[in-house]
Amino acid sequence: MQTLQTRLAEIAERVNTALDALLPKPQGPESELMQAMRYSALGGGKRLRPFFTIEAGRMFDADEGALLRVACAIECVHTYSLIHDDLPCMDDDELRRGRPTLHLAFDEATALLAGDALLTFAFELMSEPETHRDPQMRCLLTTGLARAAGASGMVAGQAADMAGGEIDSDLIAVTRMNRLKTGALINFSVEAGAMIGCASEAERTALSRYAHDVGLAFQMRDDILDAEGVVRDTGKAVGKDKDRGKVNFVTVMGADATRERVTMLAAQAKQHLALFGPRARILLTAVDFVVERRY
Ligand code: GRG
Repeated sequence: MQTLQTRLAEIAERVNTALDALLPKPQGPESELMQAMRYSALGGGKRLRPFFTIEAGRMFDADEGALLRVACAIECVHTYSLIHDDLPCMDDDELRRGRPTLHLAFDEATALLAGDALLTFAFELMSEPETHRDPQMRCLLTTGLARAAGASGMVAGQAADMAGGEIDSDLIAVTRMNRLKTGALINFSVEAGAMIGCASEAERTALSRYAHDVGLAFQMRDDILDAEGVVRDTGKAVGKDKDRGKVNFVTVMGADATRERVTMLAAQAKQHLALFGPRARILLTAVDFVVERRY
């Protein structure tokens, strides 16, 4: 676990430094917008999606510069989703990553625009020549990110989540919602590393299955933390889903059954990595982190 914590910290540090250099600097009449983008994008977070991109790519000796820029683009999309998710018209949350949510630290309109700008910036970053020498690769990565983030991915999952009690509250519906809301971007994070590393079809399939299981286990752990976690650890409000009558894995099947599924998914995720042997050591230990995390 110690090695994993060191790797996570190393990647978080690199992502923070890169984003600080890449994000627009506050200046001119719109400087508040840039400050707001920076408040959220540089305000902590585990940087788990960048970790997946970079560590998946490292298994194939992929170019570190390309991995870092793509990881930053994915993190910008993730940050935008958190900003918008926290808005009064969605979850109306007050705390994120241990600090006031963006619309409280600034104002609602600025938060909305900062989210929009981070989402757009992600695609600018992804498509710039500095990201990868091969334009076709840049195009494939850009399309992949758009699909994971948009109406057939994360936004669709959010729409299903917002529909709340109106959607079926059975396990299949909850699984589908989470596969879209959280899983799609985690899947793409792993896939992007494999793409940049020119992994074979069989390797990409194995990694995609790994990402699927890790993504679901991640969300189940999130639901357990929402039910049983403490604000001091999570840095965000807990007990929200139950209070708001929202469906999640714990409300549908209970905490113990959710824990059992997490254990099963974790074992399954590890099996998918067998193909890679010792090269997959870090991705293997990441499974334990995801399912044991307290934040
Ligand atoms: C398109 C508006 C919009 C929203 C997308 C992802 C999402 C839907 C909303 C986020 C809400 C949420 C709390 C989902 C549960 C799982 C999740 C994505 C948790 C946050 O991710 P972490 O734990 O966060 O990786 P950090 O702060 O570490 O980056």
